[in-house]
Amino acid sequence: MGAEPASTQPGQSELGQVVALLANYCWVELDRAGPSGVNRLLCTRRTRLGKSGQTIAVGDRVWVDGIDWPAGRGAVAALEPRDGLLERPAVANVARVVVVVALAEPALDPLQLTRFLLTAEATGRPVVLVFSKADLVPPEVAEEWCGRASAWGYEALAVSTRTGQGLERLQQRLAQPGIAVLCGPSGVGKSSVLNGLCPELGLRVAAVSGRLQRGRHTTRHVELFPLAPGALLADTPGFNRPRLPADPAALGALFPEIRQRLRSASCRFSNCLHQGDPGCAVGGDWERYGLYGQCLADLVLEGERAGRSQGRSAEPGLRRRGQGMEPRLAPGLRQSSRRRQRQQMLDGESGAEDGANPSGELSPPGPAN
Ligand SMILES: Nc1nc2c(ncn2[C@@H]2O[C@H](COP(=O)(O)OP(=O)(O)O)[C@@H](O)[C@H]2O)c(=O)[nH]1
Ligand SMILES: [Mg+2]
Ligand SMILES: [Zn+2]
Repeated sequence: MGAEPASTQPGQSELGQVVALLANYCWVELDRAGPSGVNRLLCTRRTRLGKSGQTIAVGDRVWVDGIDWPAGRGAVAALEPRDGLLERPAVANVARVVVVVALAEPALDPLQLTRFLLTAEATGRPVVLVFSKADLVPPEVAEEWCGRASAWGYEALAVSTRTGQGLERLQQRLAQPGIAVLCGPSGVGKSSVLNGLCPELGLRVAAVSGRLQRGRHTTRHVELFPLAPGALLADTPGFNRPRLPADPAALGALFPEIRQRLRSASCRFSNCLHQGDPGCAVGGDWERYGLYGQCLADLVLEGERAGRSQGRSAEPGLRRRGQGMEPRLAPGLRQSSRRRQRQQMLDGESGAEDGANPSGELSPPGPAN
């Protein structure tokens, strides 16, 4: 995003964005159309590019050369620097994350919603919250949820793909340059929203299938669909399972309510876990305080379980106190900043968290299907 094209590319290269990966090919959407308006090329893809050994991901900005315009073919020659990489599935240069939960069918569960919001927050990107299936509840219920979300720090939208309610506003919210990814529980209507927002989607899927003489499932990982000029939207199946950060001290920064309170005040202890300790500037007068405590406890429990399975104590710096956790000492070692947390998630360097997490619910999903 925003990276200026390198100036020394060979004459025939074109800059574009990888919108889908297939076994040995990828689709690249070009920044400027070629002869007779061709703006999308099927390109050969080397698994690794050049001496950097980088792997191409959907969302990458790439240089294409060896272009055969009439055939609509080319070859990816070089990769522009990335602005972050989302894992599982890999999507580069994500600009914003759209969390979708249904107002009904399945019933809205604030804890589950919070876990998805945390997953989205951990990318470090702006988060858009969408309440789907608004047609299934009275308008007051949708309004109430939007009001609650607003108090949490999210400007939420209620939509229905049945009635079309809110889709135009969502379209406007997302019609900004860059890639938006959808995440949320299955069955809430993400694919329906994607279809509703990206009219080209059906056509595009058909074109890919026809061209390669295979089914739509050849697009195994993720595909970006044009939503507005420069704006792309993707459903990311593998990203649709919530995960908590590995480090309890990193959890607070993923709650807008805590971030907001810490902008104007500081806790007495820098490793404060905001569990009602004296000198805590966050306090408990916010709706999701209980959910925060629950996530914190879950996270510490997971850490302990992981530690036990490895024959060591996972969180030596913490002890349980009632429903909450508190630092056992003031070790001053829990300095994992939000920035580092974000970077870990974006870089996929969250090794400890991945390898050590025995919980089915929170363990990273396998390859997208
Ligand atoms: N009532 C209602 N049902 C919807 C709406 N959007 C999707 N659905 C239904 O919810 C189910 C799951 O939708 P889908 O888009 O596959 O959800 P995904 O798993 O999140 O991608 C399908 O049966 C849809 O027809 C909506 O706005 N209102
Ligand atoms: Mg779906
Ligand atoms: Zn505090």
